[in-house]
Amino acid sequence: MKEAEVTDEDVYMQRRFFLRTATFALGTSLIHKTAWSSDDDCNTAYTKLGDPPSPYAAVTEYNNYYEFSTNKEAVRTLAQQLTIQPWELIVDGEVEQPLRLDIHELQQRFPSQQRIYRLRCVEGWSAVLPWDGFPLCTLLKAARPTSDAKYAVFHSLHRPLEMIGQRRNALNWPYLEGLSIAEAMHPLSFVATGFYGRALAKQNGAPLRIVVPWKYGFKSPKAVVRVQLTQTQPQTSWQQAAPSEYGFIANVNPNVPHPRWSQRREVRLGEIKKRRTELFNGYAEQVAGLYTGIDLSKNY
Ligand SMILES: Nc1nc2c(c(=O)[nH]1)N[C@H]1C(S)=C(S)[C@@H](COP(=O)(O)O)O[C@H]1N2
Ligand SMILES: [Mo]
Repeated sequence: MKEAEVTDEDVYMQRRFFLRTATFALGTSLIHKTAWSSDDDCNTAYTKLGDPPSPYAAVTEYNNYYEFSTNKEAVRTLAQQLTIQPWELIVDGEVEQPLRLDIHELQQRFPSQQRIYRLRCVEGWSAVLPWDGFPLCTLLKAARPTSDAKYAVFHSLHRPLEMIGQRRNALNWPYLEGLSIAEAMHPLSFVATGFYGRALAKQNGAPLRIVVPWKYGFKSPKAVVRVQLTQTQPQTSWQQAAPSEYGFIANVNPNVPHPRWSQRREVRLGEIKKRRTELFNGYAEQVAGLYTGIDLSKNY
């Protein structure tokens, strides 16, 4: 991408952002907060942290996506093999109204908004991405979770014919992730169907991905086909691969080192100088309340 295009896009995005915050401010003053009953409270927590989006080239040329390769530079090319049409998303399990929606129906039913979020990989690199999509909360509410819904489990696609990394057991397939229901209903948890004002790139999880900005990147699964609400906590792919290294909660936390490296600092894609990693990736104000009374040094 040319320098001029990047600048234009940044200005365009900032303008869109200001328009949107103006409507947020208007909207939130009228909201009555009721537990999971209306869609209004799915939008309340978002404020942009202020750092500019990473260059498009940086986030599309260096990816973690083990379904294709463990080589970050190879993912971009290999992921182009994936057929993303047709694509259906299922929401099932502990819900009163199971959903089976085609990606286009989904986009019509849940209007798109932009969220500029940080992404911090557990390996020590990070990025800032302008996602397009809708709060996960609005999708889950449409399926009407039962009182037994305690967890949201995300199933990524299993298609070894196209996902050549799945012909090896780098992880247990399909890639499985999960959140507590409170985390999944938190207004920051997001369903991304686009980024940078355009379609999501295949290497970044097209056509649909979950984004949870206060957790390590592996908690933001790509190519999701099923959201299953369950009573019990699932065993995620990364927990199964290395239980002593990757917990279920996996909040970004500079004070809890990975068993093999420190988590104090990170390097943004496209930058050289390291920066400090922030607790909850900078989203403490919005999400710390989810973890009151929980010892985050034990529950990592
Ligand atoms: N299905 C699936 N989702 C995944 C992964 C993966 O291997 N498979 N890798 C995770 C990891 S470790 C990170 S850091 C982010 C990277 O997202 P990005 O490549 O869009 O920057 O995707 C996450 N989502
Ligand atoms: Mo990661």
